[in-house]
Amino acid sequence: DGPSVAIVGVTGAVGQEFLSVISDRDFPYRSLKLLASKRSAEKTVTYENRNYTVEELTENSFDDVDIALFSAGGSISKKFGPIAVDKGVIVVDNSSAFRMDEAIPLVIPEVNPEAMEGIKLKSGKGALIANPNCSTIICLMAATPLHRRAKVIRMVVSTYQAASGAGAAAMEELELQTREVLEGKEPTCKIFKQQYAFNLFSHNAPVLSNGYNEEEMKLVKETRKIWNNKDVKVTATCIRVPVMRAHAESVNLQFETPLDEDTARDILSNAPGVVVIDDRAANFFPTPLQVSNKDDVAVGRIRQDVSQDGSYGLDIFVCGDQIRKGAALNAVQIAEMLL
Ligand code: 11C
Repeated sequence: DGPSVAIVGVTGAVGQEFLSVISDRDFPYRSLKLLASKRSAEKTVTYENRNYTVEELTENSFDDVDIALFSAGGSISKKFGPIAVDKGVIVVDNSSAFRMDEAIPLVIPEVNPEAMEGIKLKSGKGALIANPNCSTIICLMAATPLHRRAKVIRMVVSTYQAASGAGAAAMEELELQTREVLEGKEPTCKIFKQQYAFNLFSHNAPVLSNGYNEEEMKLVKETRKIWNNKDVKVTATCIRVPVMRAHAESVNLQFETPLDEDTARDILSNAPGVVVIDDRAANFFPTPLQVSNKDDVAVGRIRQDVSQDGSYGLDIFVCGDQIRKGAALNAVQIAEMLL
């Protein structure tokens, strides 16, 4: 007898992906409640041969719910997350609202499952579990197996982030702009205030007083929390590129103990949720398209960093589906760990 599951923000890009992942993985739910804002309520959704009516999210939405998967933005999570927890629900939250709260675990199941120890389904005691930011998940899926072997002391990340990270409307705008530019028209710039098609720009997250944007600082802070290591040095530059739904990241690692590239390739080949695509002869390496709609994160360009002495540094290139492992899949995997 599986849990009763609620999806908050079911009409968004991640909300829709929750449904796909639950179905693909045969997640054993007893019942399903689809929740969204008033604007989307009353829509009918056919899912696994049943018709559901999308319900408006209210304070009473969580009666008889065991697990709630939230992806409706930080303010909805802040308001309704604690309400659900008070009703004994385990909330897996995809927003940034609770990630840095010390009392709330920030979990990638392949990386730090121990962080959610003690959280039990149907115990009568609700809990919040935060899903990390997509860039952090994709980066740490590849960096963690190497970190476990040789201990990362410094990590430099450069991202190439897809439209999906900014939601379904940004994906639509990329498609529309591409058509418009090809037709010689002025591109519609509603989501981003500049041309996105045939261009790239610094990530749209707000820029902070230290010159980093919020997306970059998420990589810094979330890595420290997930690795439970306040000393690891992380710096990042996050860029939005005109790709639909998978992020790419160049990651430079500096280790405490030597790690040669063949051993690293071996470790990554055996890491759960990771595939190695590293064919130098054919110049064939991971791309966002290869990983789109896939669960695994792809890693390639595995090479010794020539700027560091000995085998203390590696460069790798990682691609992962932002909506799937970067969001919905990771959250559903967390829910599976509760079963
Ligand atoms: C992006 N990662 O790709 C972002 C968006 O903290 O969940 C998601 C922001 C977050 O643009």
